[in-house]
Amino acid sequence: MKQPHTHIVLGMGATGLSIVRYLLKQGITPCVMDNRAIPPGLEALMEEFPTVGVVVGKFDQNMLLEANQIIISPGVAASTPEVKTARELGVEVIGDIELFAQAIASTQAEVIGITGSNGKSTVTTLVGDMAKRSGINVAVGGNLGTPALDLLEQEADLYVLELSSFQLETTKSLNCLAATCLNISHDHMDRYLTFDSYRQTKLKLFEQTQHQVINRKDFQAHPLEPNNVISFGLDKPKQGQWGVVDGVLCQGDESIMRANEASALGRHNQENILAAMALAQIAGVKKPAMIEAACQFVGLSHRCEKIAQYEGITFIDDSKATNVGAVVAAVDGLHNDEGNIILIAGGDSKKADLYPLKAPLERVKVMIVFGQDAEAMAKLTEKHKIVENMGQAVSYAIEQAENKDIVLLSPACASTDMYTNFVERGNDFQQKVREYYGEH
Ligand code: UMA
Ligand code: ADP
Repeated sequence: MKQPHTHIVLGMGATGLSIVRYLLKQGITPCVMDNRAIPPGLEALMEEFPTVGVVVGKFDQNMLLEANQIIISPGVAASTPEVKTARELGVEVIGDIELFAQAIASTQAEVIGITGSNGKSTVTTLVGDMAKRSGINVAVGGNLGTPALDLLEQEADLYVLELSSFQLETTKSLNCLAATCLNISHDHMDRYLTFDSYRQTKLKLFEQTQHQVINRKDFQAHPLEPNNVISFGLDKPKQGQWGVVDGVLCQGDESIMRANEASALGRHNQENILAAMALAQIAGVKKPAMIEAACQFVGLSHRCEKIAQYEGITFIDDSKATNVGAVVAAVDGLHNDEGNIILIAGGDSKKADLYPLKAPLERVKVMIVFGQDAEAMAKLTEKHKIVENMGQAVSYAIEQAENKDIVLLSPACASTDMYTNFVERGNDFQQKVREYYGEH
């Protein structure tokens, strides 16, 4: 009789492939399931791992019940009925980060974990840059770039991991040296029943760390059980904490660097730099390496990225602003007395509460919206214009703009109603701007 598979991997995306690669190295041949009939990763999986069992179009309940362990991709909710049934009947359900945690538990390697609704990729990249400049053998990835299990091939001394709430749902024994939850605002409400369950999932990271790095102003993002806390914020810091005094980034009384020496745009990026410094210091990074990294870092693509300036109008691509909190930060962080912001927004709001956008929208000259939730967005302000697509949005924005104004793409929504991802949406914005001015 055919032996059942002891390990079943759910999802054939980047994570699924990394799990299979890892299990095969441990001498375990898993079965991989995907409940899409033709998952995009199927071909890559069969090419790279011809010996691995494959089930598509469903999660086979009987096979799941016969397994010892189910390892799920972040896109697969633990509440998926077949997964829930298996768990209730005693099958262990974990994710790739838990597998990673178990893999490094017996090594000397340290982990820095970064979660939050916004700024994860930026802070993860910054901490990685700081550690590299300090000569540490560091590997950077997780929800950003390389999946965590693939990072193990680098045999690093320090792993800097961006962690999503989806990944944290199935993680319980990641023993981080330092970790942060940068901030919490409404996101992924299509996956969580309540805002509090989303929040609690993020805060689980604080239970798995030796040092907790917290955002002074965001109480929602504070640990339920504080332990070894270091804080960051844009106000004056107490001794040992990270903050800003008269435009200078400081640790306690010690000046570190002028805030305007940082290349990344927006005040929220000053918070990101301070959070990164706090984390990096715990990992042994010295201040000169932190300062160098912070000054050199221009920001990641499609995150408050200045892409062009024509006729005195500045164009900023913040396509990665896929939730309300990111747009609040962009408008607050970029707003100045010299000109106005013309905002382009819309897409799939992921059932978020859009209300917190109302106040920042007061400071916007006009909000131009398109996509699935354009009408819900338009209800937030009378100063709106509904259009059909990016081309129309860019043309209307430029017609409304005057010298010193900013045209900001910061959608507050996911892009997947009209684009493959936020990168494609941002590139479309950039292209439409160039086309308007006759450049290609
Ligand atoms: N699938 C199912 N059933 C489901 C859901 C998904 O079978 O109910 C299958 C899909 O058909 C697909 C596969 O699962 O074949 C995709 O798995 P996945 O959605 O977990 O995606 P991966 O390619 O493994 O990418 C994931 C993260 N994606 C998500 O969390 C949705 C990537 O983050 C991450 O970079 C990657 O693992 C490596 O760690 C992306 C993301 O959007 C960038 N993350 C969210 C965010 O940042 O807001 C959380
Ligand atoms: P994440 O990985 O959490 O999605 P990113 O660094 O990719 O974070 O940035 C995503 C969006 O959030 C961008 O629009 C960016 O401008 C915005 N953002 C970055 N840092 C912060 C912050 N500290 N607070 C609020 N928004 C932020």
